Amino acid sequence: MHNKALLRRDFDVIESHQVNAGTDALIVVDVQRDFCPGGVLAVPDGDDVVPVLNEWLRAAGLLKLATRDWHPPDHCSFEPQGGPWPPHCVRNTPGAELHPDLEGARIEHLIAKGTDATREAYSGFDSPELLALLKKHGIRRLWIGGLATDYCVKATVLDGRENGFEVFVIEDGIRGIDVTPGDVAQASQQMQQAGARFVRSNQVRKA
Ligand code: VGL
Ligand code: ZN
Repeated sequence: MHNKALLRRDFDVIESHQVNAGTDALIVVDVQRDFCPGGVLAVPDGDDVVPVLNEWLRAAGLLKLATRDWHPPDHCSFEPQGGPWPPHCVRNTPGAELHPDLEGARIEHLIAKGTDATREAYSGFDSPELLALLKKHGIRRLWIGGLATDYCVKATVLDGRENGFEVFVIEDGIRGIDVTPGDVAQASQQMQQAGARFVRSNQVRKA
């Protein structure tokens, strides 16, 4: 009668998680000016992730990594080159900077991606440096947040699973573009089908 499933359905019992010091890494994906309101490729409410991810950046016991989209001025994903996006996150320009309110000083390694003009790179794992760092530090579990849910977050989460990591998606720390309505919902489904678990920050005990 009072089994777990029944309790969960009736009273919405919240599953809680805990950060494991030493084996867990935080990956903040592309929280850059151009992806936030006022930027050239603004994700709706993209800056809402900043206070959420700052809290994660202040937690102890996590390896803290971030990726940034870091394109050459003639990147193949840009409209003038026949790509789908307006020019954005051009390396060494203000639009490519991390959001000014993100506590970037707490980030231990900042990984550039999309640096090759001829290749799109949505996933942080497109930069071999990411996997190398995770291996070097003995990381087994990833906590991932940032922008955008339906592009770089999704790609990084799926690659994390492919590379054998346990992956938690910080649900309140992501926002999506939804070019076609439903893209974000579909991305969330894909990530979960790949075995990623969606958690809200307040369900996670951090050190
Ligand atoms: C991204 C579109 C183009 C992302 C990067 O960070 O999600 N989206 N480049
Ligand atoms: Zn890009």
